[in-house]
Formats: sequence, structure tokens, C-alpha cells
Amino acid sequence: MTHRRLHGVTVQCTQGDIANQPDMDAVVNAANAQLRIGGGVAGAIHRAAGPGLEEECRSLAPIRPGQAVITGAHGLPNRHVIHCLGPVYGQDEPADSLLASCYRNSLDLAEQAAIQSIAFPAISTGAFGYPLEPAARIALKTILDEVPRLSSVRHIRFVLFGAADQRLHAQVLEELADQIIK
Ligand code: AR6
Repeated sequence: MTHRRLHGVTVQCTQGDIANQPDMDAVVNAANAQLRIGGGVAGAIHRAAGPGLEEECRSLAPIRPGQAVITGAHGLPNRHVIHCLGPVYGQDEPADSLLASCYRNSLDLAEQAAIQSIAFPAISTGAFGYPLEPAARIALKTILDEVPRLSSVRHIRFVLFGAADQRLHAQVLEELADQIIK
């Protein structure tokens, strides 16, 4: 199962590129503290957005682990980018609650901006070294816990780079959603 609908909100796990989600109002960036271009997700987002994004980010940086800030999307086919700094695994503690804060704070910003659809990458699971399965459990549990109080956001999409990463997220989503329904 690649998606679940709970409290009128669709939660979906797909394979793809976070910088190519033209049907979403907002995409989330797995940022660095300085909100500079970087590699991975941040590189893909900034390359597609163009230099105006880094310029807009300058006055918002630095951000702390767990924090999220919102900007325009510039050359991206979306309305907004929400930039999150995930925890560096083994360094920023408590890693699990900092990672959960990324998702919670992003959804708060999305609600404040009347965003209906938002796409997340698997924050901290690349350069920052967070193991994929625990990160997926924290991310999806945090999102499912938030779903009942969302009023603007109706569609949450996880965008995973690889097929195995997508399958793992879809499995975790199914398991956690089943626990809620039972
Ligand atoms: N679309 C979707 N997922 C992607 C993409 C993409 N275009 N590119 C990579 N991933 P990372 P982090 C996956 O390293 O761990 C940057 O240099 C990737 O396979 O982007 O939070 C920043 O500047 C992995 O599963 O983010 C920071 O310094 C996940 O996205 C630092 O890396 C996150 O990988 C942030 O590290």
C-alpha cells in the first residue's frame, strides 16, 4: 500500500525527486544550518530554485536542529519551500525528538501558510547518517499523530530517492496506520 487516508488527509510514500513535485504546494528541504546550497536534497532544491532561494534564505539563517523556516519557491514548480535542519546522527541529541520536531514544525508552518499539499524527503537519512528505518518510524509516527489536528493540509507525500527506501516507508506507513485503526 503506497498511501493511506486518515481524518481526510492522504499520506503517501512515492519514489522520485523532491525537486520535481509540481502538484504539491510546498516541498521540504533537508537543509544545512546556514540554508546554503549543499548536496543531496538541498543541492537538488537549490539548483532547481535558482540563486534567488539562497538570497531569500540569508536573513533566516542560521537555524537549529529541529527548526523549520518557510520561503518562496523561486524557480521550483511549488509555492513554498520549508527548510528543516535535521539532527546529525550521533551528535545532535536527543536525535529522535529533534527529528520529530522537524516534521511537526514543518506541518505547523504549512498550516499557518494555508498549504494544502506538502512533500517531505527522508530528513537526516543521507549526509547526516540517521539509519533509515528508525528515521522512517519517527517521521511517519509524528505525521500520523499530527493528522487529526490539521485543517489546511490535506495531502502529505513522502518522496524517497530509491525503490527500497520507498518500500520501507510504505511498509512502516501501513503498520502504523493499522495500529491507529485497530
Ligand atoms: N529527492 C528525494 N530524496 C533525495 C534526493 C532528491 N533529489 N536527494 C537525496 N535524497 P540528504 P540530510 C535522499 O543528505 O541527511 C546536505 O548536503 C537521500 O537518499 O539530502 O538531512 C545539506 O546541505 C536521503 O535518504 O539530507 C546538509 O548539510 C535523504 O534524501 C545535509 O546534506 C536525505 O539526504 C543534510 O543531510
